[in-house]
Amino acid sequence: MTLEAAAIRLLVRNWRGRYTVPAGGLYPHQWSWDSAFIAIGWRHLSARRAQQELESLFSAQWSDGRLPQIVFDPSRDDDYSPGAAFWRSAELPGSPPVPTAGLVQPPNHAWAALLVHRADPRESRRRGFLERAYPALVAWHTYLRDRRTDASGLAHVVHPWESGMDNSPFWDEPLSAVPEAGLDRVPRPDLEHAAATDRPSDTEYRKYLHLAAAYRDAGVADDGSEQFRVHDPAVNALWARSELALGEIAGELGERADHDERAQRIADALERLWHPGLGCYVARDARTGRLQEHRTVSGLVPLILSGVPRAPELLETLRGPSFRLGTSVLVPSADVQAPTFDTSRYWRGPSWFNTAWLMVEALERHGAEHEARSLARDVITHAEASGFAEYLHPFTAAARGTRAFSWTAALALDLHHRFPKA
Ligand code: 2M8
Repeated sequence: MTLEAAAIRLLVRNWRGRYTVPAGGLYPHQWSWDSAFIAIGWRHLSARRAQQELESLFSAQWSDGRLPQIVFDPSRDDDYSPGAAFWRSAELPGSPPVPTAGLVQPPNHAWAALLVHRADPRESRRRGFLERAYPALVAWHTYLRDRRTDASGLAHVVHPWESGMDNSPFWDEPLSAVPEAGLDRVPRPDLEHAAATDRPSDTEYRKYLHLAAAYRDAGVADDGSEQFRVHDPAVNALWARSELALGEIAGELGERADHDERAQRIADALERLWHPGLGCYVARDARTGRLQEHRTVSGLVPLILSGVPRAPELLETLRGPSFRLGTSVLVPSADVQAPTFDTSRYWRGPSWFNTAWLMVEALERHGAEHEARSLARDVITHAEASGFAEYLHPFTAAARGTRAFSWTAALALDLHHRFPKA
């Protein structure tokens, strides 16, 4: 079977009528930033499905504008933890009519909406896709600005899950002061679908559950009582990239808006996260002001912005001994030389397909065409060879996490269309 046929088969299998689950066993609900990546793949097959994928998420938007981390399928509530019964979102102010988590995920949605529109502008106009998407996306960005941004101009995450890179070394220090949820047994349905050595530990899960419960019990109010508040480079870079996309969407709709200026303000604020000694951006604990001194792939993501002033240093770091572009399998999620590096455990070293896709964008944007093409072709090869694994051992390419993972297929399909074999 060709890559294209295999990827299509997987996406069709994981489609649930209005959205695509990240993986049928491990992740049986709709996830926020997954849906945006997945729509970028669907747009090559069915503009309509790609639009529905995003619209399904918009239909779960909260009245304050937040797009939830997870929209739950109530029929699968025993299969993932924490689920709808934990969040009890109907009891929280401003929640939508469907059960969701109260947290959010990185804002890659406006960027995805623009790419989906461009794939088939006629179908998009016929369905009034941008007219409906634009107000939802503006409300989402307004939530980030009004509820999540402090004087630094950067948006903070209130839980490691919100970064999408759940157990990144960035969170080690901010999590060290967080108590563990007092549970006799941590519910871990995830371990039925992935090896324990590939997933976060029970100790991390106890802290995740403590933070999530505290945020829920404070009415998800963003009132400053959060015990975890961190500025993450990838979250803010994606926000700036999406703000630029909103500017283009506004242009399509003939709206006048100041999205480009907003994007520039976020990009300027990102400079607070620059670490000259490490040659990359780092996370910053917004409660203590301390920079988290680790090289992770998140710190390279600002390269997706064309005007980023640190491009030469970031490219050097990407190519240097910490990430070894061209020698490692794709791009490791964390510095392969660091004491925290782990070849299997989730976001502490393994290579992921979404971040490789972002680095293809970054390399293209900064004129490294040859490396962009070569990384894109590697994404396609490894996606297929690994059975569309969730992530890979960064030296051997052995599959890690779950298989038949939707964004792996969607993003490989996208690159297959954009970088056809020479
Ligand atoms: C992973 O996160 C979830 C919690 O959101 C989990 O570990 O259970 C992350 O890789 C995240 O980035 C992703 O969106 C999610 C679903 O694929 O899985």
